[in-house]
This record gives sequence, structure tokens and C-alpha cells, in this order.
Amino acid sequence: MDLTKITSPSFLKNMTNKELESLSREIRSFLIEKCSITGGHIGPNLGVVELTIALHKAFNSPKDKFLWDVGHQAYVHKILTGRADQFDTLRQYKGLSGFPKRLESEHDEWETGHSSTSLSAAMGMAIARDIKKESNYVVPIIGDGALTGGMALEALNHIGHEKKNMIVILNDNEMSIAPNVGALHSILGRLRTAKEYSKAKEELEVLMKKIPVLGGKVASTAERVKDSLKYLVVSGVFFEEMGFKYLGPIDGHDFEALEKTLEYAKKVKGPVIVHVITKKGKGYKPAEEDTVGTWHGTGPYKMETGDFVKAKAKGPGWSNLISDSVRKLMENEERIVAITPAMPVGSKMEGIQRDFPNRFFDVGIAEQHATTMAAGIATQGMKPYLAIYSTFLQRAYDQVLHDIARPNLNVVIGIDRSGLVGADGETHQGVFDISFLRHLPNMVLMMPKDENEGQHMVKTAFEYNDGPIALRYPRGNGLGVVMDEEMKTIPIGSWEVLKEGQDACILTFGTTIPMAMEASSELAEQGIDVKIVNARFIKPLDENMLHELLAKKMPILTIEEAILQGGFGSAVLEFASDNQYVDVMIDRMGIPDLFIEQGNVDQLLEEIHLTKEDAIARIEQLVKSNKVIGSKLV
Ligand SMILES: Cc1ncc(C[n+]2csc(CCOP(=O)(O)OP(=O)(O)O)c2C)c(N)n1
Repeated sequence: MDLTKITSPSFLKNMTNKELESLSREIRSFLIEKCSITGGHIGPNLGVVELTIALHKAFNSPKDKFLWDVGHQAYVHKILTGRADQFDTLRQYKGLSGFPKRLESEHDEWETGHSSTSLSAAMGMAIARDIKKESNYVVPIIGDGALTGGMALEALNHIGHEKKNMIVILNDNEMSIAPNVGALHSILGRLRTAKEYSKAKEELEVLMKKIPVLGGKVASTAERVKDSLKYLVVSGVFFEEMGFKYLGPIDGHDFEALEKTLEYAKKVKGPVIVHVITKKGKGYKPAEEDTVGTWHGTGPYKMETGDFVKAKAKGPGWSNLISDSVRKLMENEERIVAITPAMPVGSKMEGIQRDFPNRFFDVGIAEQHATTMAAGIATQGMKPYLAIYSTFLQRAYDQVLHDIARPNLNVVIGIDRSGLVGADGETHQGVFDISFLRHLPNMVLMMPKDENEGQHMVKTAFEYNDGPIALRYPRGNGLGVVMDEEMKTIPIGSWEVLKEGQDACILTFGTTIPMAMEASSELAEQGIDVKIVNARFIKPLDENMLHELLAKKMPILTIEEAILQGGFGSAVLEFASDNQYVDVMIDRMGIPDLFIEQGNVDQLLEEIHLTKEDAIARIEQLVKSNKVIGSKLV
């Protein structure tokens, strides 16, 4: 079958299971081939091929609503809803998104990227449906990892109480990105192995239906038997206690079981959970055998061998470098406790996990809990290290504000993937953290210019004892600079002059420093002498240096790979205004008031005018305007 000819999932309705199996094989080959070139979330998608086909056969999208939690597993859904022809552009600039996208298709009712939102959104859709007196199925599909997220648990609590009609598909592959963790995971484990319980329960229900309406003793005894049976066989039927009808567990690669169960679920009144067991990476050996999480999401790979095609990097990976620097400090500092909310693989914390299992905690997808837990650890005089992606730290804003910054606790936050991240697109760009951390009293925020300064900042962070301190670092690799043998401490709030200059000054930090240096070399050829400052502390600012620059009336250009509103440039403007430096030219380069979509980072930087050429043009303009202003002032 030519998958690119599919325009709607309705063709599935009349297909036999044999035909569906053959379609599954074709979809798997298609995905393995396409993702080998573009990269993508191949593991999760190979796991849901049969499940997605069965869902589209059982329901009528877009009338019935599918909500893909996290959304990285929606590739098969995209194929079945007429988007196979766009897979060559998957996750590329202006191409097919790696996540559900409302603008892309009427079948993508709910946009995702961050996990554990599907149940709340589904509840919203069910409420709207009932108020509008419409009839459709609402079907959130949530993984066992995403189910550990606080939002999902809040939603379960409410849905079970309201008893709205909803069919929750629990896609249980025992993996988050890394192996899933937590008590809920253990409950699912027991349910997974509790086939006897399900069978016994079904038999008992049949039996009870046969009992005439005697009421009284017999019925209530039967109810009690049924109740105690579940405790007897499975020590906690969590979902039924929460108010859901629990169906399963069923084999998520078996069309017959899927069809039977989904048809039954459609008849159930109130919320129902269908527990589906799937195998992540199914049908592609390297992904199927992955027990660590490497095949959750990948770059391009060689299809035949599963070897990853890696671009040559100059320096070490940033996550590796930072985690390894923390690991080194942990050898001599027993108070350091490392925490990750489900990202031990992405944040490269395997070394810490291996060497310090008692001081390492993967808390599952639980950014809020991780953050407040870090605060709790800090209250006891310990030194918590919370590694968290910039985009996911958004979830824990209140916890950072209320539980860490307000009581001024010594928590070190490693903000991974700060800046533009590329192919994951707008849900994952790490461009807001400066704006939502800079305004918090007590917070120190810094970003290194290269990996050597990165390791020094790790030491600086752990030696700092005056409250919270956050270290931003980007996705990708360092510059390949020479590393000092010893880690050093950098004075808090100190900037570094990288190049002297007389005509204008660029204040920048992190990833935009090399670009600023190149711009200054080209400007020098035109006789414009630009000073470059590594403004490595975003908060506190180096006030002495700023006073010096502003007093000299040197035009300033700030550059940041972060949203402009409330960012570093704003801090410089505030400082100038608060100190009445009214006649100094200050210009800001950064990310405009937009959500930035997917693409490789260079393409994105070009699109938002954050390039060397733009910096040169801005400086030229500043110097020109400054001369005019200068002459007017004279
Ligand atoms: C709030 C939030 N935290 C972390 C992540 C990173 N993340 C993406 S997928 C994933 C694991 C999801 O596991 P599961 O729901 O079981 O889906 P699977 O990939 O196993 O199909 C994580 C932790 C995220 N997307 N959102």
C-alpha cells in the first residue's frame, strides 16, 4: 500500500486483521526508513503502530477526539490522517512537526510537547461536549511515564469524581525515556501480571448478573467478595478506587484483543481506562533491545546497523560536561544530592547514578516535586543539585519562587538545553528562563562562554552559600577549548572583558559570544572598534562595569539567545534608566515576541535576525546614531 496516498483513516473500517497486520509492517518499515534520515522519536512510535491503527478503526476522528500525551508518539496517527507524504520534512525547518499541531490537521485537536496534559484537556473537551449536548468519544492516550506527572494525577482525581464519559488509553511500555520509576510504576507492574485477577473478576461479574435481584445479603456478600478479591490478587486496584472502570491489561500488538476491548470500552458509562501493554521500539532490533532510553528519540542513524550518524563535535557535550563536573565535586562533598525529573539520559547523569546511587534521585516526570524536594534537602544543610531542561523548569516556576527563592535556600539548578533547541520546536525551546528567573529576589543566574568556564561555574555554584544559583547551559557541544585541570571559583556578578574597544560595546553571554567576536573582527576592518564583554552573570549584573560603560556614553548592544521581553537586555535598560543614564544608546538583539518553531538552530537564528550580519548592522547603526546624538549634545 502506498502510505502517501492515504487521505483519511476511514479506509481502515473494512480491513481484516490480516490486512491490518500487513499495514503495520509497512508503517514500521516506512518509519524506520524516514527517521533514519531525519531523526525523531522512533522508539515510542514503533510501539504504538497497532494501537494507533486500532484506535482509528474503532473511533471516528476528527469527530472523536484523540489526545496524544507528550505527542512524540503521534507519527502513525499522522500517517493515517494523510501526512505520510510530508515525512521527508519531519522536524525540519517549515516541515512536518514532530508533535501534534492544530494548524497541521483537523485530527490534531490537542497540541503537546510537555507531558501529562492529555487528561486535563480531555476533561475539558468532555465538559464542553456535554454542555453543548454533543456526542463524541474523548480518547486521551497517555504513557506510563506521563502518568507519573502531577497534572495527570490531578486530572485522574477530578475525572474519577465527575464520572464524565471518557476512554483513557494507558500505553504501558514500562519505559519513560529511561526505565520508568515510582510506586505507580509498581502498581502497573502488578496489574500487568494480574491476568488471573481480571479473569476472576469477569467471571464473578457474570455470576453476579445471574443472581436475581435478591438485594440484601447475597448481593452485598458478592460485592464484598469482588472487592476483597482485588485486594487478594492485586494489592491495589488503583484505577477502580479512583472511579474508573479498568479494562485490561491487553496486548497492544494484538488487533483482536484491541478491537474487542475498545468496542467494550465504547459501551461503558463513565470514565474507563484501557491498560494496553506495548513494546517500545517494536519491530526494529536496535530499538527493541534498548533498555536505557537511547532509542526514545534519536538523530539520523544507519538503518541496517542502527549506528548513529553523528556530526563531528569540537568539544564535549554540554550535559555531559556539567553532570561530570558535578560528579567530580560529589567525590569530596558528601552534601551534594543530584535530582532529575525523568531525564537521566538527556541530562547525562548516568555517571552520577552509577557512582552515587544513594545521592541520586530520578523522581519521574515531576518537575514541581523535584524542585520542592530540592528545597527540602537544602533546609537540612545539604547541597541539592537539580538538573532540569529550561523548557520543563517552566512547570516548576512557583516552586522555584515560593519554595526556593523566597526562603533563600542553597539550591543549585542546572538549566539544561537553554536557548534554541532545534528540531523539537516551539514546545521545547529554552528561551524563557531568563525572563522568569531574573525577577526573583535572591536568584543568581549565570551562563558560561565555553566548557572550561562551565566547569568553573559548577564549582562556583556549589561554593555559593547565599541562596539559589542557576547555571544555564545550551543543547549540543562545547567549543573544544583547553580545559583547566582544576575547577575554579568565579566571583559572583563579575563580567569579563574579552576584547577592548572604543566605539561601541557588545554585552553578551553563552552561545552568542563567538558570533559577537566575529562581528567585532569584521567591524574592525571598517575601522569600528568594538569592546566585547562576556556578561556571564545575567543576575546580578556587573554594576561597576556597567557604570563605567554608561558613564563613558559608549553605545551598547546586548545580544541574547533568549526572549527579549524581561531578558538580559531589559536588565541593562532598567539599570541605565534607574541610574539616569538617559543619553546612552542601547540596542537589544534577542528573540522577538514569538514562539519559535522547529528547524536547525542556524536557520532559526537567521529567521529571527540573530546573526553576525545583524550584529554588524546594528553596531553600524548605533555608532552612526551616536555620532548624531553626540554632536547634538555638544
Ligand atoms: C513536563 C515534561 N517533562 C519531561 C518531558 C520529557 N519527556 C518526553 S517523553 C518522556 C517520557 C514519556 O514516557 P511515556 O509517557 O511512558 O511515553 P513513551 O515514550 O514511553 O511512549 C519524557 C520524560 C516532557 N516532555 N514534558
